[in-house]
Amino acid sequence: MTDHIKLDQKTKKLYRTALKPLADHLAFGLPVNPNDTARRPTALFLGNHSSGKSSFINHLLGTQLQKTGLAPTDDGFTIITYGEKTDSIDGQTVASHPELAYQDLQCLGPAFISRLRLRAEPNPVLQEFNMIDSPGMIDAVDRSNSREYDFERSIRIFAENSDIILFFFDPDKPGTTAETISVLTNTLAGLEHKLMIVMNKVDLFTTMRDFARSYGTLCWNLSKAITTKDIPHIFTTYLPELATPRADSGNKRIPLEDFDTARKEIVNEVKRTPTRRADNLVSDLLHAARNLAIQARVSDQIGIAYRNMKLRWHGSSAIICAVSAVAAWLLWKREVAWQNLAIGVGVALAIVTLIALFGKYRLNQFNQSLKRVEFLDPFFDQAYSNEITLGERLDLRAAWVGIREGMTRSLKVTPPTKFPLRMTRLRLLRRLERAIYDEIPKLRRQVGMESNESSPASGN
Ligand SMILES: Nc1nc2c(ncn2[C@@H]2O[C@H](COP(=O)(O)OP(=O)(O)OP(=O)(O)O)[C@@H](O)[C@H]2O)c(=O)[nH]1
Ligand SMILES: [Mg+2]
Repeated sequence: MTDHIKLDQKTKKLYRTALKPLADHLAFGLPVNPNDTARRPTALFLGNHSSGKSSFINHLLGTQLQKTGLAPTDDGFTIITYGEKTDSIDGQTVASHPELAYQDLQCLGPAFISRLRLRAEPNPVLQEFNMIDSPGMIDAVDRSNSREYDFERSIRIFAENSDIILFFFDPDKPGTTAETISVLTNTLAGLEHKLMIVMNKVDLFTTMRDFARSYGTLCWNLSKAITTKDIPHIFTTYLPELATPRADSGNKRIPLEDFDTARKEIVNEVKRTPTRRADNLVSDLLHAARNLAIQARVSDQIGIAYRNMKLRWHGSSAIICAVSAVAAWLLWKREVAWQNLAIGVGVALAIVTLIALFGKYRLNQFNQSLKRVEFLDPFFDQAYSNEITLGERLDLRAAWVGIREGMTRSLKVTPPTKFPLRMTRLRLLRRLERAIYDEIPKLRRQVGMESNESSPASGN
């Protein structure tokens, strides 16, 4: 069994044993279904049409597997994976095969499925990870004519399940197509940590001035499209086998030596996809576990407040009932007229009914308020009062801001009336915290050790 499948199984086991039982009780949406098939580490190639995506895949594989050309060449997605022999599988089979783990693509509809295929090759580079080639991005005018499926949604699904995303530009179109801007701004939001920007075909520049102008335009366009604080590093490179002939053969071109180094860096990063996969699996698990722990602790405070309110109303009713019963008994003993006794009991019952109705109204009000995020904030402050008092925990607060909206939805599905017993909740929380402080760090150390062992200094 390969390392990535073992790690996938270990993380899924933790999802199943430490996170899922509590998540089910709290209607917390886990990002991973622990029963899904393990997906292979994946490198996704995106970018403008003719920017050299397919050529770069061929360069990595050392063979002309993917078709290339100056006109838009790929109009669909190709998953390139390892196989004992060369094979090609159509989209329908890919999306329905239980062992391929691509069932979630079915939601994109038949127009997309007809443009999907999987190619298997007995190439050693593919033994460790898959590559996905995509259709080039084009301008809005062309887009309305040619795409019959939700292109950006398909990119999002592939991107979420990939471990590295290479985004290609070329000197011709440094970031200006409408689809590119939209994909970078909206579709890939939150996945910037996987993104590698590549400016390809630098051999086409005849002067440094041209290069600087094009690079500047790309930076300008990226700064508008990517809203994170830092723009990702831009790798500038070219493919030697496709480059224009050398300057000494009469062509004008800029010196290319530095760009060879950048190409080796890109190749090394792509070959690190399995390590990135391992890091992503453990980071996502830890992220989900921490958020779930916050939700559980805040829910616990809500549960306590709800129980206290209930106790208050039930308690007052019980006390009034008890006092009335004792008073009635004493009056009975003193042989008070039964009419007076009945009036006394009636008044007591009316008071108890009023209290019960008022209590019910307040509990309903409480449940209604749980739909507002501001109402939940004090419960977070209570749940983390120690941590907040000892120092301003900005990380906790940021995590809370990220999950509280989702928690209002969870509380609609599982209001406090449906919470399990506090003892059960705390037992599941302790199990989760054991995973956060003990088992996940162990897994992280294991991944770190494996990545140190497997980080080759090899280039290409
Ligand atoms: N000069 C030069 N040409 C390149 C380079 N990389 C790719 N090409 C050429 O650019 C053209 C387009 O390359 P492809 O690999 O088909 O580009 P693509 O991004 O896959 O294009 P689509 O599939 O249409 O989106 C082909 O004619 C390649 O030979 C490079 O580094 N330098
Ligand atoms: Mg292509």
